[in-house]
Amino acid sequence: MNRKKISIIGVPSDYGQQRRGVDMGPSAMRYAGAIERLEKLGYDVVDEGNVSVRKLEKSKRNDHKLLNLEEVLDVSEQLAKKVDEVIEQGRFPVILGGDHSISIGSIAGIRKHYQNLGVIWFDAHTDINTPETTPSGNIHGMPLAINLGLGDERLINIAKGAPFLKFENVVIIGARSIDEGERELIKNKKIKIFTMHEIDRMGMSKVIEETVAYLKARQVDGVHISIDLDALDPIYTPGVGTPVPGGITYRESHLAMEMLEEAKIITSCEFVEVNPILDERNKTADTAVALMGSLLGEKLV
Ligand code: 6HN
Ligand code: MN
Ligand code: MN
Ligand code: MN
Repeated sequence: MNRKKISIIGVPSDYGQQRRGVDMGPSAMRYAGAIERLEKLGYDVVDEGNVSVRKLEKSKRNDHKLLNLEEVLDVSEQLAKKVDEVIEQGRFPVILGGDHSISIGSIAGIRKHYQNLGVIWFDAHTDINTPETTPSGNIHGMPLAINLGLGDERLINIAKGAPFLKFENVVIIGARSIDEGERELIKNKKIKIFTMHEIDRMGMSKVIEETVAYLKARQVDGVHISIDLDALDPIYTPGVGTPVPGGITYRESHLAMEMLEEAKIITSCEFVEVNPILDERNKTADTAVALMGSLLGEKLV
């Protein structure tokens, strides 16, 4: 794929959780200069606009187990189609959320193009709940499970025929809030995870070195990185719906992006959970765009 061509896809959806405002995330990141930042790096950037999201003023619990299931399904199908088209055209997708449920559609579209896709999940949470384990019914806590083939029948079948992610091709970085059922699944399936404990002990540099070596040893044919801004400490990214103290620092997050760029393994990326209503002067969107710059090749000298 020609890394020189980038397509930005906005997904203004807040259906995966219960706090309004995260649907404004794509606007906030565009306002923070996402397009200009990437153009400055020499990329041919096309802003594909936003996936159309039906507006519901009151979130109706159309399913008691899974909040807004019909709406999430609709957004996911549209997004999967859009991402598939963009990759088909040889363009590198940069997806702007939206809450983390958008990864159901983004990764579904990406999975169609890879036989052995790797995924880096940069998040305070592990988002690997199923309808059986979810404590909240919020679908933004489930996208990783769904792409692994676990969960609601309709949600897991969006990318009909495309292979599910393999448990051994996933690396989770930054976790510090893991539900009981998630912990069991991670242990049983031996999913690679660097929690804050490992980041503190090893340092981010070693964590990324090991992540890259691990995915290369798995012989992945592409790597998607899903960046939930709540992976960072809320000091740096206060504009998120589910903040958890004790997170990744600004510098550590940049180092991670820079090292992944140097490793030349990333084939698609997304930035999620930016909520301008909860933010302080667009700080979280600014941080997202700065990370985007580092991930896509910005250098100090
Ligand atoms: N996110 N584990 C919790 C749940 O409700 O399933 C929180 C999920 C947060 C999801 O931040 O993308
Ligand atoms: Mn295709
Ligand atoms: Mn998440
Ligand atoms: Mn999270």
